Amino acid sequence: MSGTTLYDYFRSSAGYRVRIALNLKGVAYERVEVSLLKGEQRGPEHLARNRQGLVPALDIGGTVLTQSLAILDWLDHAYPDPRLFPADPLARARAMAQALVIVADIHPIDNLRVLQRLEAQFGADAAAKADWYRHWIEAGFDALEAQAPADGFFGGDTPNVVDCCLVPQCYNARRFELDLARWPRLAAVDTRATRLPAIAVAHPDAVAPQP
Ligand SMILES: N[C@@H](CCC(=O)N[C@@H](CS)C(=O)NCC(=O)O)C(=O)O
Repeated sequence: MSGTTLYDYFRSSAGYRVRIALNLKGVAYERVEVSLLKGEQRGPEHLARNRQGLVPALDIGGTVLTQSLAILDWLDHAYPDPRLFPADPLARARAMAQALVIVADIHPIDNLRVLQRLEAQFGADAAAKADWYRHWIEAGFDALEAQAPADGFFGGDTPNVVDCCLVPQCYNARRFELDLARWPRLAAVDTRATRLPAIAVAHPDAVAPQP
């Protein structure tokens, strides 16, 4: 599809999920950086795209989609190959439950605006915020490790929606100095996934704005 523009921030893990999905499906897109450091997500231009003041937002020829999981779901319908969501209802429910461990139960409580609120309302310092951040990753990753495959990806031979969410969350975990050795299966899935060219080029370092 022509005229596809992804508004995201290079370190946004929700944006990173969408970059991975777009790349896996071979969808061409332009990327526009919305700097969370500069607060651009709350500026009028971005609020017109997403009233929540969050990235990512995907403009598909004038229609703007928000919420990374909804964008992945739309992409899977618009570009079915390769599949990110299993067709079988039970397998789909399982994959959604695994993805939601990250999307619903880890990521939102570690989000920038939550960390900022912890500081503003409760006086949390950098160490307390990092501890909070790591705590929720540990809780979610402990649960996900028990369900992780010994080989390949959560999607089997090819990555699925869970893998699209896991890779960015592992990136975040490393940024906050968590040792992934505690979750050997998740770490191995992440290693295999990040070796795929489509996923490698979605890495924050690969899309970071040039100084
Ligand atoms: N549930 C949303 C979450 C989006 C989200 O929280 N994005 C973060 C970056 S990963 C953001 O824009 N944070 C800005 C802020 O907290 O002010 C999704 O999956 O798209």
